[in-house]
Amino acid sequence: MEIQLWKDLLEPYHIAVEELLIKFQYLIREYRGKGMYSPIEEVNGRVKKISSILEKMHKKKIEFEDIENKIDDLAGIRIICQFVEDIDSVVNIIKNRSDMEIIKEKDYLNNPKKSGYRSYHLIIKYNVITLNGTKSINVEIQIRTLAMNFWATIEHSLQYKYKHNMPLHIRERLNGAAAAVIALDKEMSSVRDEIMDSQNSFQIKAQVVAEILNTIQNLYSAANKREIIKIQDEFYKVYKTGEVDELEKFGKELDIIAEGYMAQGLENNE
Ligand code: 0O2
Repeated sequence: MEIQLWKDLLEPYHIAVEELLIKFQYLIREYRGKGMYSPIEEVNGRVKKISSILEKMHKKKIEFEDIENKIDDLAGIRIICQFVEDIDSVVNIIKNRSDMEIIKEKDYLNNPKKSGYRSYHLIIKYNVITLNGTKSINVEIQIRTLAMNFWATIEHSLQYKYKHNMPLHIRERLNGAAAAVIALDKEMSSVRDEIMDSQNSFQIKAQVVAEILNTIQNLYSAANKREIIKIQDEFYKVYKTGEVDELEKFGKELDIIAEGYMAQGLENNE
């Protein structure tokens, strides 16, 4: 196939990956912005390389005209979670969206692959709008924990290095590592509540501090410099206590001061 045709074929998949990354990143921001725990820790994506497509076509005896129907992961999104429990939450989030339709689910969590690979895969239909109109394409979403991702990344590189002839002793060590991943995920799940609590209070504190700094910044154009320096000093003092309650109290008082200045500003404009 001509290179230009590959480019045309893959263009909608590039658009889909870019759009989906923005959508999932926005979800993370929304959770964290509200001081909530995000079941998605990070997200990345890629369009399959032409060399990998050719390899898969060869392996599965797929003709050029069948690429889009028979290769589900031309566009791939990978969602990484902290805990195994988050994987279900992410699947439910996707199930409830109107812009993604799940057409296939592969549960390699409860049914790991022979290699030891664990992950939850969804194949979704996603609409991409181009100059030629709307095109519905398949996208593979892999959802796994940080630990599972660590294992899969290493194993993938070794598969690449050894092609399909991985030495037995390495395969055995990978099997051992896969068992260690299961144990690690279990252990982390058992302290999940505590970890989430501490992460939540960190998020809330970061949010309160960001709001205070934003208000102080706004005051720069309204209040006099001496007063702002006084407010800043007060903020640093409260910040040093490390108490979120104190920071919240300070933020509320600051809001009242800022409101006063807004009102003054309005009066001046009249
Ligand atoms: P790459 O380089 O990641 O793009 P099937 O539908 O079962 O006939 P298919 O289409 O290969 O076969 O689907 P499957 O098995 O769900 O695998 C899709 C992707 O999951 C793979 O893409 C890998 O990314 C990942 N994966 C599956 N099995 C393994 C494994 O044993 N180890 C690792 N590390 N990853 C795995 P590709 O096309 O293999 O490659």
